[in-house]
Amino acid sequence: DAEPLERAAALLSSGAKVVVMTGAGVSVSAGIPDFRTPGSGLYDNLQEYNLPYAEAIFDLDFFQNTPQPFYRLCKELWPGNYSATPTHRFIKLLHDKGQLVRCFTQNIDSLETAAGLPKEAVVAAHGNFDGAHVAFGKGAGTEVPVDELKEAMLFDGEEKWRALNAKYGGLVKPDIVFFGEQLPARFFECAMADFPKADLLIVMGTSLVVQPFAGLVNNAPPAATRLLVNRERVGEDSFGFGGRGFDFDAEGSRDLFHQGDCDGFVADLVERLGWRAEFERI
Ligand code: CNA
Repeated sequence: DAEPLERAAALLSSGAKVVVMTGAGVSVSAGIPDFRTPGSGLYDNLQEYNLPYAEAIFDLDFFQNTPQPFYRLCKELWPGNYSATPTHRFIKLLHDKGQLVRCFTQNIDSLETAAGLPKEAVVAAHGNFDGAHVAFGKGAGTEVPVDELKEAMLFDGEEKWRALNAKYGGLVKPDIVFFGEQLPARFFECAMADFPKADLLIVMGTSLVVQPFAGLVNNAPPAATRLLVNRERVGEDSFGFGGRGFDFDAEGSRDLFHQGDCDGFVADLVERLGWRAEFERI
């Protein structure tokens, strides 16, 4: 179906302002597995991490008693190990064109900034590795220089994170949002300020099941076109912000779905827009 590509290209070439929402799917081609893709996703490979159930890796109670699996994920995902994908570079291009209002990401890999997006252009809804603090115990809440955590994480074995625990009076956790934790205030502030400015919402590489992020799709103003680029059709019951998600099938719907890989879609879009030379310089 060429329609999503054509309609997105028409909007972008006429200067549309864009809000982008992303999930783990946009980082899969960088080599970081997502959660829910059958076979390669983390949820199908729990044994490797020794997890009783998938969500345990982002569960505070589980982490308190068994920090090793999350620490192992930290070591794996620590910024610097992976490079930005064509999709991240496309978002940077939208920024360079002055058309990106904001990129809201669920990802904790910071590949948006690796692609050159300034931090202000990104809302890391579930946090990232830019900061760290003590999660429990007598030191709870104490900020910890992130380089100290990084050193402990990159070290094989438990010695260094245990030493950090002793030094700060509790387990140290990067500022990543676990299940049941509040999202950063900036998420809610930007959700209110940015979506009203959008002519086009592009949602890529997410199963749209984690709330409140999933509900954000409803925050696009009624006149905005909403485009989902994903391997599977999702978001038709993403309740929140006063709405109920996408409605791809309604007559004259403003919602578009392109089924497939986001890197392939953005490459076609860049080509269609005649933006290839600029894209390749990013
Ligand atoms: P998810 O639930 O694993 O969903 C990923 C979605 O992307 C699925 O619908 C896939 O079909 C789709 N998909 C996979 N590859 C592609 C591709 N190349 N092109 C287009 N679509 C693709 O992940 P969500 O992000 O929806 O779940 C939210 C969690 C996952 C967030 O809290 C993240 O922090 C967490 N997570 C983050 C990372 C990361 O930072 N890279 C990695 C794994 C999980």
